[in-house]
Amino acid sequence: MAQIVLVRGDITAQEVDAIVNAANSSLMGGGGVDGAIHRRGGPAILEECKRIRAAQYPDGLPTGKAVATTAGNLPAKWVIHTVGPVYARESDPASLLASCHTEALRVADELGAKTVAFPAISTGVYGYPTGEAAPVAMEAVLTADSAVEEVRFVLFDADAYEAFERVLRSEED
Ligand code: AR6
Repeated sequence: MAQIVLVRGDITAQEVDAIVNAANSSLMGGGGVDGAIHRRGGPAILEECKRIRAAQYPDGLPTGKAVATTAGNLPAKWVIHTVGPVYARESDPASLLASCHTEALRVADELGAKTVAFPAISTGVYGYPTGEAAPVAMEAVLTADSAVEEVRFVLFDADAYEAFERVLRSEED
């Protein structure tokens, strides 16, 4: 089972093998954490996303799935792109959010990544309440069958950090 670490900060600065991107199905970039990753990582990430779209996902990456690209100029080696659920649009957003985490860890295993950083997927533009998303994300990671040694949740704001900390503390009790 991976060790869980919580960090408050910017995922693009993390020195880990892979960082996870809360992308959209187009894989063509966007705002939030996706925008930050493409901006700091540079154009090599988008070029690889375009190749993946053309070769594997002409209709876009489905919600809950994950694919890897280079991390370009970022300190990480790879970016694992996943598409979180739009909270208000899905009848079972929790299973899709859990799938984002298990699929990202499966891709990490394929790459040989041992340290992986996740943002709070879907809790921004996609409207998933952070207090609901945190236990789903944590549970998915804790129960995943993966060789990843460290999962680092990188939370951008105090509310998200506190929500994840509450869940981690309750797991430790
Ligand atoms: N590092 C870590 N976390 C961040 C960063 C950062 N640099 N920037 C934002 N966050 P969001 P979503 C947090 O909206 O809800 C994009 O346009 C943010 O505070 O980035 O999955 C995509 O292209 C929030 O807690 O992702 C999609 O269209 C969390 O990351 C759509 O948004 C997720 O917020 C995906 O929406």
